[in-house]
Amino acid sequence: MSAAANHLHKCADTSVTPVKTTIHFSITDKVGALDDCLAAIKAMHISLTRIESRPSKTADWDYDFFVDFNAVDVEQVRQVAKSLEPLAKQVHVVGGTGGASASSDLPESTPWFPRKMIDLDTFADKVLEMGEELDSDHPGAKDAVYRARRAEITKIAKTFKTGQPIPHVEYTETEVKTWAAVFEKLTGMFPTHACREHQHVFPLLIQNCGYGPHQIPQLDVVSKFLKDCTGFTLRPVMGLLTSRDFLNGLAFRVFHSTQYIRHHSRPLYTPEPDVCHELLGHVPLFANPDFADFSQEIGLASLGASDEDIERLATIYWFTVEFGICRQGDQIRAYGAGLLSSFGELEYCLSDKPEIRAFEPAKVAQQKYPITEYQPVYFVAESFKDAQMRVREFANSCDRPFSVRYNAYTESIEILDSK
Ligand code: HBI
Ligand code: FE
Repeated sequence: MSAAANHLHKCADTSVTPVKTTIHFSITDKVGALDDCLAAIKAMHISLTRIESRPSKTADWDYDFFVDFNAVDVEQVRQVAKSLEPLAKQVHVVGGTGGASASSDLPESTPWFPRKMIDLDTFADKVLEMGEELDSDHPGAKDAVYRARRAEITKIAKTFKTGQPIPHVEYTETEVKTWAAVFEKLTGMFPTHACREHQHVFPLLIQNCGYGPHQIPQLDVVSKFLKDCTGFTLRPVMGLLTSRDFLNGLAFRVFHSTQYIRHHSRPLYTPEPDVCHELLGHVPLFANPDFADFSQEIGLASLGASDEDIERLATIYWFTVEFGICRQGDQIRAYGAGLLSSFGELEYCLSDKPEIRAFEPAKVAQQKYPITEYQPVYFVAESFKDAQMRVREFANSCDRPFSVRYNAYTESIEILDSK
């Protein structure tokens, strides 16, 4: 079933409450064409609650627009989509909150968020960068073979739907060699630099998931393993998602993972996430129950959050899940995936060079950070449980007028009216 059909199906019996809808369309000429589209919606006496735009990855000079509005009923949603069709490319209804739950009278300004696991299917082609094109300073930018290979692999993510097994990739000899170089280098450092949770899980990944220098583990196998450990699953992704989409996934215990590998010319460098980063850095921690709870807590806080709060939560994510360090006995160890997958920074973060501060989310959320250099500051967590408690406290201080709970039986989000 398409996202649009799914949406319409869900809303079929709720004609009285307004149908909060997000519609996505792409257009070529930003100014004039957008005006026409908005005029078409306005002509139906519908007021928009939010517009998001970004350069499209589908063709040069296209723009993607995500427009939120309240329709009176499902028929009106259909009419809006129909009126946009001659004016824009690729019109589709990507989601709606209307009617998903009886207690869903959310404030109008609430950004759309996924309510069911299946709603994550709408993120597939909303990639920010590195989806299909590569930046000019990417080590693989001028390598046509590499670019074609990436396109082949990201096609899996582009067409993946919730509930399907993740198709296996038959990695080439060159790709496995790159993986082996990273694997050997990092596993040599884990015993002295990684936190105990990471070290506890790593042998299990070797036994159960085919971890080792001679093959790149398959996302599908790893996802099933994580599901058994903590309920976390992996979803293939084409490249970077927006912070909002990426964090929203965590609310469902879903981690969006790339499936391609960095360019072979620089095995110890990558400007973006790749399988080495995901499998060696992130995956081991998602097998830990306390860390899984902690990560989901950030995800739940991100659902329907304001743009400002998303920024704050993304910063907290950055200084924990990516670049977190923790106290273990009289030592400090790394648990952030950005550290655990970087030979240089793993050494540096535990040296006496960077500044180390206590993990206090309200302060962490304000911290500026470089993305292309080693971090000048790290925050040390006392434990994942303690960090989760602090994030929950922080989330309660955010200005969201409702709270949410994840129902694991139905794989859906329940809205707990006002808090
Ligand atoms: N998208 N695919 C993907 N992987 C990430 O690790 C990722 C992302 N988008 C944003 C992001 N990370 C973070 O830096 C925070 O903004 C959440
Ligand atoms: Fe990461």
